[in-house]
Amino acid sequence: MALDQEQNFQAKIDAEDKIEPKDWMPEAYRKNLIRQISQHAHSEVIGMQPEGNWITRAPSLRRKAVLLAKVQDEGGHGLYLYSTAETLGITREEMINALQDGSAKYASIFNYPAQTWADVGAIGWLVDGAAIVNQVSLQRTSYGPYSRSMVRICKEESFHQRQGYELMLTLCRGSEAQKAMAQDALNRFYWPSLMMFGPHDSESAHSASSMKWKIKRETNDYLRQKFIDQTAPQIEFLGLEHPDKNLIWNEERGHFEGSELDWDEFKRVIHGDGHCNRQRVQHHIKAHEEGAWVREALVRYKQKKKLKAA
Ligand code: BYC
Repeated sequence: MALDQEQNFQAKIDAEDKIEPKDWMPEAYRKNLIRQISQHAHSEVIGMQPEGNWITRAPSLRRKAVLLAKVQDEGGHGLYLYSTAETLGITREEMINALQDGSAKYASIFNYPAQTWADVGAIGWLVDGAAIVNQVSLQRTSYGPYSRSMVRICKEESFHQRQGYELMLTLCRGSEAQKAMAQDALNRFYWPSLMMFGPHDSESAHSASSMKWKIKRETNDYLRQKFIDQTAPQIEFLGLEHPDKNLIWNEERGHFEGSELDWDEFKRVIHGDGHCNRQRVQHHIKAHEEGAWVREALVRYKQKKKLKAA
């Protein structure tokens, strides 16, 4: 019976049908999805912190309104994704606990500080840019609710990426000091953006099962290469120097090739030892505790409504 169920499940996936919450699924598929979707949700929410830090210091009303909208969008993405993960039988509370006790990860990039206003541009352009490359492929993921949430998220991420690039372009067409600030932001954010795609395929623990089940539609290295290829001409258009001095165009492969990433740094950051890991989680705990009264009020409101209806 179980074998039949697994075969039917795989046949459904192979036929590009979506798996829906009430459908039978192998336990390992459910667990892997919860892991990836909840980490994705945590990334969106923790990702509000580096840019949120600049809302009060945005240089104009227009920039402030754009940044506010962007940061709010990230919070919204977190909410869709937590709801998506809840359809797999985990509670919001369990996911938040896992984030706060360090057993769940979030994207390594958010453990780097946003030090200057140009970092806001670099995050929009490179971090949201890398996220879109990944998330466009996730629109075709096999789990229906995840796939549908990705469609909406990608539309919003596209605006985020454009506002970041436009901010960088403005700085690059400004004074020498502004252009230098843009170059510095690019130099610091380029490498961690490439790490967003995860370890090399040969080192990726989850890729084989995730590809078989079409949770992931492309591998980490394939998506990273796509991002490297799309970013090089964008850097040139800005008139900035490429941070990778070894970057060359390989005519035969039709791709750019560059330096190896610092995988020791990647491992340190994903295991809690980056510049801002402790600060990010502590800030989340503080905000969560300060919001406890809202959650309590909602529970009481729901209880009161139930009593009235009875
Ligand atoms: N950072 O077997 P692998 C945004 C972990 S935010 C941290 O290749 P997988 C935005 C990985 O979890 C959008 N950890 O894993 C928001 C695993 O550890 P566990 C962020 C990483 O899942 C605000 C281990 O390393 N996007 O757009 O097959 C402002 C082995 O890796 C990372 C998503 O979250 C990393 N970079 O592939 C601006 C996309 N890489 O779980 C923008 C959804 C790897 O065994 N996620 N690890 O403890 C994915 O697509 C996949 O999970 C990954 C990794 C490609 C990230």
